[in-house]
Amino acid sequence: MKKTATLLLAGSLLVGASSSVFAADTNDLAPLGDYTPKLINQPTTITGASGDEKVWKFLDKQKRTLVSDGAESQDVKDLFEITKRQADSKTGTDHYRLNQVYQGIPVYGAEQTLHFDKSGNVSLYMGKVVNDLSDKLGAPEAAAPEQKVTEDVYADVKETAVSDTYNLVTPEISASEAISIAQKDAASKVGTLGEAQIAPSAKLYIYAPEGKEARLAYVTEVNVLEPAPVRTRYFVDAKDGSVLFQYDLIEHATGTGKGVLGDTKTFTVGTSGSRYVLTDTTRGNGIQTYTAANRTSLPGTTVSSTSTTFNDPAAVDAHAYAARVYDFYKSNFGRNSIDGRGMAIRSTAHYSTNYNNAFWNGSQMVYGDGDGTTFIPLSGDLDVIGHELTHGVTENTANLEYYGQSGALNESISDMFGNTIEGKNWMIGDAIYTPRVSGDALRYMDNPEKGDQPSRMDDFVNTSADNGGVHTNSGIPNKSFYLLAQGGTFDGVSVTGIGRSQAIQIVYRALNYYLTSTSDFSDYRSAMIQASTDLYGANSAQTTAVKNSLSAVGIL
Ligand SMILES: [Ca+2]
Ligand SMILES: [Ca+2]
Ligand SMILES: [Zn+2]
Repeated sequence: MKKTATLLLAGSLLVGASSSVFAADTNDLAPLGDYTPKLINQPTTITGASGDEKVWKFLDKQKRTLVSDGAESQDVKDLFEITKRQADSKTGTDHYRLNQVYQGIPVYGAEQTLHFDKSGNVSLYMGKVVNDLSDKLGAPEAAAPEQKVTEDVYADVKETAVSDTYNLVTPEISASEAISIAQKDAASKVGTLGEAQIAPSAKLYIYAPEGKEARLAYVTEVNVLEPAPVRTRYFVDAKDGSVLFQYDLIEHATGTGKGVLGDTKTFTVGTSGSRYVLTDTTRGNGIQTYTAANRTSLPGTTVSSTSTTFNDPAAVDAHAYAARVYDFYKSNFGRNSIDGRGMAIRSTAHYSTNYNNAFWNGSQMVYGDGDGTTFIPLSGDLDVIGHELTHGVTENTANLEYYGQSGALNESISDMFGNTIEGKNWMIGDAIYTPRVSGDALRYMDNPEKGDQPSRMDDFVNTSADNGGVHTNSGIPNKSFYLLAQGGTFDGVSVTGIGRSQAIQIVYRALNYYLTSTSDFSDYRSAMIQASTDLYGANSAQTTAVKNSLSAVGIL
């Protein structure tokens, strides 16, 4: 709705340029209220009154244009309340804060300030009101006194009207019920809530968003640090308990810090009280990073800092790289987080002591610090974060069983994504593995044998160890992905590479639509060919490359 400021003229017909104000074309506060701006900056003389009476006298003079066409018949004391009085002895001026009310209930955000100069005249009146509240609340039409009805019928009508109006402002749930509703909603997103940082309270308002019916609502705030920093304002319908609107009050800032490899990076952080926290609420339902402080309870405590500089490299990388992975899935596949529905991404750094691993436990990421010889903190390599979070994506799509060939496929797909997200070389975990040995890695997609993995079906390892060799036989589809993206001739089969970005599009489609929990390598071939056919056509260079890359490693 287009809004133009209502300019009230008092004592002057001359409208100077400085007295015209224009609101923006759209009401950017529309979800909070259907506000009409008010501004009177023409000096207005008020005589024969002092104290609050000056306020009422001024408003009474203006009320025809204040809140609605029907305001004229109402007492201004029923339309506004004075919420604050400040006398500035230094300048001899008086300052009032007012809130529009309806049947004694304040209208959310409909506040004004009114100012008197040292002579007691109005120097400025400014703020917002909501017009035509009765209509917006669906209040019954007041019975018109001139109505031609018998006295008895008229009395009936009037009584009904009065009790309906009364009902409009009578809550049917309590403040504590409203608080519970808000807390339950927040808990459904972040998990069981920890201690409230601000004792919860709920206040009744008339909530009148633009384009919607006005409602009697409790406004309350959920403010917790654990299991994740949350500061959300809720508008809960005081009649039926539904959540009418909510918005996040955590301020965002850009944090800075050094990662595990000593590289300085920036990332999105939040605020909690006077501290900055590794909480990014700009992505899905948030990215939260914790420290286990070398213990094993999860998720641990939220990493915080007194400034936007964070001096915890393992946590910095876990946080910054989780955002990189989120962005990769969002921009390439339109996927909103791990589950496609904004699932909060939680990571815990400093798990246990000298812990040489990183894992996805089904609900969050966990990173050890490494023992300093085999590994340095495992969050220091983007492909590791991409690998682990992709396990979460797989769980929410094909849900490949983590055993045997489906398990090896699960592992391989995590390597494919981790490697593509980083896009640097064909090694996995090179940045965090064996700090004293350069050029080595956990796995090599271009040359799996270098990491003790097979690269062709002829060398498939039958074992019951490692869930049936999930970290071993993943070398075979890994090699086929390398050939598909990079190209090359392997075991006499030539593949024309299509690049990582097209290759990963095909893999994502296979994972998301075609593969099932017990798919084996052969099913992977069928899924990849169909996915490539969908995207590029059955006779495309891409589909030919898919077939050749799989044939080369013996996946038929
Ligand atoms: Ca790497
Ligand atoms: Ca190394
Ligand atoms: Zn894995």
